[in-house]
Formats: sequence, structure tokens, C-alpha cells
Amino acid sequence: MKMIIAIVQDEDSSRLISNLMNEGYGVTKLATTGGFLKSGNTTLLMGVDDNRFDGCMAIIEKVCKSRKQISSSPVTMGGSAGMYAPYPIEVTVGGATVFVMTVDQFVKF
Ligand code: 2BA
Repeated sequence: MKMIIAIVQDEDSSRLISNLMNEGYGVTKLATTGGFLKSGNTTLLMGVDDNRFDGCMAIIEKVCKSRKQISSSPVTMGGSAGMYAPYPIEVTVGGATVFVMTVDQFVKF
């Protein structure tokens, strides 16, 4: 069994969960925040049997789109004077950031 941890954009999360549930995958949704953009994203936890792993990854890849986002990033001006001026930066977010771990034990009480 594998534990898939997928960080996805909020815009994709409902459709992704629906697709996964329709195919019989178990999903836990966490409301999370990206460290760089400091905006909301969604983290999904999925415990998946090895023989269903590829199917789950295929759904994630199909549903999650990459998008460009403009973010304001602070830049320091005046050194130790501590003045800040925001400037726009464009970043490409997603489709999905996926971590896969082998599960040693899976128990339901
Ligand atoms: P954020 O940390 O808010 O990052 C959003 C996007 O900003 C990233 O998209 C990337 O394109 C860009 N970015 C992140 N750090 C950057 C930096 N130091 N300099 C320039 N651009 C940077 P993704 O790579 O698709 O990541 C989407 C979200 O996935 C991230 O949101 C974060 O919540 C998570 N994530 C990505 N890599 C991770 C990792 N190695 N460990 C844990 N979470 C990760």
C-alpha cells in the first residue's frame, strides 16, 4: 500500500475529489497554505493499494491544471532602514505536487 500526499490548487480540488470518489478511492482533504504564495491550497491524503496506485496518479494528472499566478513579493529597500516595496512576480503553480510513501501498516479500529 502507498500513501499519496497531493498538494493541489483549490480550483481543482472538488473535481479531483469527485473523480477519485467515483473510482472508489478513499480521500481526506486538508485545507493548507503554500509557504511561498501564502495563499490557500488543498492537500489530499489517499491510502491506495499497490494495484490501484497508477489509476490514482492518472486521475491526479488528468484533473490538476497548471496556472500562472501573479504575487506581490516584498523587496527590502534602504537596507537597515527597513522599508519594503512590493513588486509583482509571476509563478506557475501546479498541476499537483505529489509525495508517495510506502505504508508499513494500515489498521482501522
Ligand atoms: P507555494 O509554496 O505557495 O508555491 C506556489 C508556487 O510558487 C510554486 O508552485 C512555485 O511555482 C513557486 N515557488 C515556490 N517556491 C518558490 C521560490 N522559492 N522561488 C520562486 N518560486 C517559488 P508549485 O511548485 O506547483 O507548488 C505548489 C504548492 O505545493 C506550494 O505552494 C506548496 O504548498 C507545495 N509544495 C511545493 N513543493 C513542495 C515541497 N517540496 N514540500 C512541501 N510542499 C511543497
